[in-house]
Amino acid sequence: MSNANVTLELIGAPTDVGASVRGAGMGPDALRVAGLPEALARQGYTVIDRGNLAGPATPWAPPANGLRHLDEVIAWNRSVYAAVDTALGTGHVPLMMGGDHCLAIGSISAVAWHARKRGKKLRVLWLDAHSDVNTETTSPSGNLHGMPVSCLLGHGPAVLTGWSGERAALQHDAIRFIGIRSVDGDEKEAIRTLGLNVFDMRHIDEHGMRTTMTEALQDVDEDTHLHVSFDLDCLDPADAPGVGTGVRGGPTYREMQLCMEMVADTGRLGSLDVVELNPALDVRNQTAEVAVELIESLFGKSTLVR
Ligand code: EXY
Ligand code: MN
Ligand code: MN
Ligand code: MN
Repeated sequence: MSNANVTLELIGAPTDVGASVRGAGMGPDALRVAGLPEALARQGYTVIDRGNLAGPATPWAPPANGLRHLDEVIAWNRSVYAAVDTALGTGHVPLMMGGDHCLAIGSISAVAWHARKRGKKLRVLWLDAHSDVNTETTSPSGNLHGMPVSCLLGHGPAVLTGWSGERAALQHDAIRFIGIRSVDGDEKEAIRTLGLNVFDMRHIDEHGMRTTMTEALQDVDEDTHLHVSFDLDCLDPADAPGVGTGVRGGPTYREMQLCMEMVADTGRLGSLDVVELNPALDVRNQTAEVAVELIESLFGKSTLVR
């Protein structure tokens, strides 16, 4: 299928409701300023920018019962779910621009619903410095951007699970983590107990990004819906300083380019989250520009062709 027959639908979700560092709410506009819609249109895609969703302001209240801003997180995720559901229902490829990573609950729940309806296998690549598999009882912060994986696996707070129509939007073997290097003690336990597939930085150091991605993409076939949940703090902060929870020692720009190119080569990418971009901490919009370049590769731009 030529790119012109593929419609990419940009959905802005301007909120930092799941974080404790302010600024991720400016992410969607920073990506637009860095030229994301135009870049994808240059690759021949039909691009629709739906603008920004509306939602509640972030109250900056302390956690209650282990969860910060739960009502507001629910409201934002409902809007994201509806927008992603509409895009997929129209046959479009949703590109959710966060916002912080709690928004993956709504986004991936909608993706899981559609994948199941179409009889597709779902594979999620979670590109992140963090494993985001805390719950209200294990989280050191109460921040919901550290818990979306638990919610999607059916282990988070009840009001944030089951949105895909099944208790768990994702089975434990549907998700692959890439670039992980900051995992809380209880998260390590959860990773072991749940049997999650984690390609941490040590794995990438020892085996390289090429082998890592070959492993992570194993069994992706024509019946697979591939979703990428791209937390920009996955990148090394030297390349991507504009994030609220940066951790030294991440994949370099080149390593991440290879990661994206190998995803593109599968031809199975069906939906994307780009989250945790924090323009308040960025340097002349550099992180947004890096994100745009990586997203271009994810959608098939290569050095030699086009
Ligand atoms: N593990 C820490 C917590 O749960 O508070 C930090 C989480 C940061 C999450 C960022 C979005 O990936
Ligand atoms: Mn639907
Ligand atoms: Mn994350
Ligand atoms: Mn992260």
